[in-house]
This record gives sequence, C-alpha cells and structure tokens, in this order.
Amino acid sequence: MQQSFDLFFVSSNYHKYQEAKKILQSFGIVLGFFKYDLEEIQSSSLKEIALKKAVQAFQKCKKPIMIEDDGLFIDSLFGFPGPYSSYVFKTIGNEGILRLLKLNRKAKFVSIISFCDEKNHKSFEAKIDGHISKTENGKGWGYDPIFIPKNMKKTFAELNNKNELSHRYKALKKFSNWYLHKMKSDDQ
Ligand code: ITT
Repeated sequence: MQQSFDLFFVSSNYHKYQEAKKILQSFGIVLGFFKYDLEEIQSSSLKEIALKKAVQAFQKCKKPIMIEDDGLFIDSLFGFPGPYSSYVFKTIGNEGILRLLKLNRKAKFVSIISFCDEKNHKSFEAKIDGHISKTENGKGWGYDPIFIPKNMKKTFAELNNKNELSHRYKALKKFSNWYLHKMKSDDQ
C-alpha cells in the first residue's frame, strides 16, 4: 500500500532526504520525498537562497513542504565555498578543497530548513563548528569525509552518530519544536 505523507522534503539530493527523514522520525514526524532540482539564485546569503527555494518548491508540490540549503564555510578561505558548496563539490571536490588549505583549517557547516504551506513560511538555522581534516577519511557523501566536528577526532563520514549532532539535526530540531506545536494548535 502506498504511504501518504503530510510533509515533503523537496530536493535533488537523496542523501539529505535520508538523513532528514531519520532525524524527523525520532521526533515523530513522517517525511516524504519530492525529487526536484530546484533553481538556486546567485546570492551570498543562504537565507535568501532558501527562501526562494521554498517558494518554488511549494508552487511545484502544492503540499506542505520543506527544503534545506546548506553551506560549508571555511575560515581561511573567507567563508568559501559557503553558498557555492554544491557547485564546488561537483567541480573541485574534496581533493580540491584539501589542496587549498594550509595551517588554519577551521570551518563550519550551516543548515537552513525552510518550511512553506498555504499560510506559513518559516526558516530555521543551525550550525556546527569544526575543522577540515588533512586527508579524506571514511566513506560518506559530500564533504562528510573531510569535516571533523569540534571536540571530535573523526570525520562525519567516520562517526556513527552524525545524525545526533549535525547542522541538519540542530536545524530540524528547531523546526520540529515549532511544527509539532503548530499541529497541536491547528487541531484545537
Ligand atoms: P538541493 O537540491 O536540496 O538544493 P544540493 O545538493 O544542491 O541539493 P545544497 O545546495 O543545500 O544541496 O548543499 C550544498 C552541498 O553541501 C551539497 O551538495 C553537499 O555536497 C554539501 N553538504 C550539505 N550537507 C552536507 C552534509 O551533511 N554532509 C556532507 N556534505 C554536505
């Protein structure tokens, strides 16, 4: 039997959906997937990009949706790749990033979750500090093999509890608090 969903994650990236689905499951929220390659505006602000993606996703899906926009910000590169993280990963990749870095390897991952339905548009932002490893370690998607969260020795790709501490987890936790409260008051 086909499952029906109250909320859809609109993205071209199945890895992001899989993680978001697992995380939201732990808060009692069931998340469907609507695979769609959203157009991304050129902007230095993740928030602005997320806002446009959410509106576009709702117009396309016509159901309550969420989108996520992420960025890896590297201190010594003045925040690069930031809003260009997707493009940079597809072009120079982890190998290229490692070649660019010298002593200062501090970095952060930022996630913006944007929810949109007929009445609401809300965004939730979170970050995780860390640094870039010297080599690629572990088998993971995206920048997971090179990102080491603060106070840890292993990359996201090597950790088995990424979904309990990541930028995505933190933003989705904020979202869940708001969403579950909203569902309760919608019911009354
Ligand atoms: P959308 O269709 O949802 O936009 P995308 O892959 O283009 O998918 P983003 O622009 O939000 O998504 O993400 C930027 C890139 O950052 C993404 O393509 C990954 O390479 C990387 N990334 C984001 N979150 C990550 C994570 O948790 N672990 C590793 N890499 C991540």
